[in-house]
Amino acid sequence: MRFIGKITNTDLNGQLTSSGYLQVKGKSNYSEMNMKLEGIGEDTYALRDRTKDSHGAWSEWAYRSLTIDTVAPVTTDDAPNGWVNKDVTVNFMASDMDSGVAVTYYTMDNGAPQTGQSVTITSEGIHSLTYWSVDHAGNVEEKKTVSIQLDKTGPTLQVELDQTILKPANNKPVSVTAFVDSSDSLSGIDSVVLSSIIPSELDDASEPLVGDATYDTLDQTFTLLAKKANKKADLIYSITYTAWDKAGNQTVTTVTVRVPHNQSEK
Ligand SMILES: [Ca+2]
Ligand SMILES: [Ca+2]
Repeated sequence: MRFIGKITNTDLNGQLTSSGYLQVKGKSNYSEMNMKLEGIGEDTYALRDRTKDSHGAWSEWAYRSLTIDTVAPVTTDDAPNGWVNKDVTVNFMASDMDSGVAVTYYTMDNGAPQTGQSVTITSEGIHSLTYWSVDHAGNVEEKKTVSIQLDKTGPTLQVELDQTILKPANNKPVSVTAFVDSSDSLSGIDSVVLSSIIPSELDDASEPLVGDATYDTLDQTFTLLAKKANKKADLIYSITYTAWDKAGNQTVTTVTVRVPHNQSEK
């Protein structure tokens, strides 16, 4: 024989013992009893039961605990906002008030669900990470999706100069123009700047070797002194540009201008 009962708040009125417990009495020949409890709050309940033997003597009370849980778990993530330039490990923090978290699932780019407390993303691009948890009562959390934007590659950066050999070496400043081309297919270009112009020997007192250069801006015109090196060598100007993408990757390109020591060279 099987007893299936639905108990509501209304049913509970007047049915509690002096200690505040709901008492459901069964017949002596019940071999099992199934009860469905509705309308009671999220909590842990103690059930007790006892049986009468063939001589009419009661057994000791047997206590069981019953947790009522209808609320799904809540899971959060620590995914970074915006573009990042390194592999990313996203951690899931799941909690559940009542029955506790049974499992956390996630999918990467709508792939097959996997379980785990964290996931590491190593491939470049914009990824869609969806996650949710399930508690021990079977309540399923609504899915959340975050975007992971990973760019580990620096921009392309080409620099060409309108002249790379200065002749004659007449100790005059020569205006040089740089043509700078940069692109980035993932996060995009953040900035391109003239980083430095370094001559192969120090300035002497007479006239600066480099003029009209504004560093850390996209300065594309400057002057270089067409001067012979003090030693028996070419004077080399090393001109460096740096491009940054929005993920913080940088690419450095250096081009040179030469003042030949041997001014008769071709
Ligand atoms: Ca729950
Ligand atoms: Ca990039």
